[in-house]
Amino acid sequence: MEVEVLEGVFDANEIIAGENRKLLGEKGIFMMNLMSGPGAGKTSFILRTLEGLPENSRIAVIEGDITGKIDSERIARTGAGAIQINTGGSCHLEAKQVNTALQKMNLDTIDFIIIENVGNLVCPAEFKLGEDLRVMILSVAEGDDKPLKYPLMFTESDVLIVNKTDLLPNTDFDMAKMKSVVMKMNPDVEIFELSCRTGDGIASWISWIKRKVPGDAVG
Ligand SMILES: Nc1nc2c(ncn2[C@@H]2O[C@H](COP(=O)(O)OP(=O)(O)O)[C@@H](O)[C@H]2O)c(=O)[nH]1
Ligand SMILES: [Mg+2]
Repeated sequence: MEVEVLEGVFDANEIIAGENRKLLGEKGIFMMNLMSGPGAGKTSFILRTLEGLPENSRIAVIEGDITGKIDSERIARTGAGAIQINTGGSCHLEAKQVNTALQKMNLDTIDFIIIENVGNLVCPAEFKLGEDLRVMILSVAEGDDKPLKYPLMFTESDVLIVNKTDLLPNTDFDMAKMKSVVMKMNPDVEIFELSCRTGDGIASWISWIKRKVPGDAVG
């Protein structure tokens, strides 16, 4: 019985994710879902991405948090449009919440939507939002064993950002080992090593995402 109820939740989410995908397809909008554990650097990475893309890019950010609007305020200070979703305790965003946010946005003025999911290495991977691209961040401060402990997010993501490489000398993080584990789980994953603190490695991410977003939406 319990299993049926759970499947119902996932099925309902999939249906609304499909509606989101259709709506975004009609509007020609590319949507990226950014996931990680708390503090891995999602907001810092979004700020670096906004900074790296041409100024006239039509980008909006959806900020998912359990409570508060600290991150949407950080984004709004850059001049980019930011909309906050508070999940009120839930550890992930659901397609329905994103749908509500999309209804509030003027989609005719947007080409690229970045979603900052709630900081959690487990639940966000289970809920599709209607995104075109799933990006996860692992910071070297979290340890190189995370792919083995939290495999779903690593297998479900199209891109793995390894952040905080400036801290590598202070950690025992084994980059080669971590990457070989991830490549076995998800051979198609794109991996970028970078530091949102120093800006090291950001340029190759920027040129990759520019090629990925269709048309000339982000220069
Ligand atoms: N040393 C270092 N700190 C970073 C880096 N990126 C983010 N941080 C710091 O990590 C903390 C969490 O970053 P934040 O972007 O808020 O992470 P989020 O919770 O995933 O959105 C902040 O204090 C950031 O300044 C990095 O590349 N290197
Ligand atoms: Mg954040």
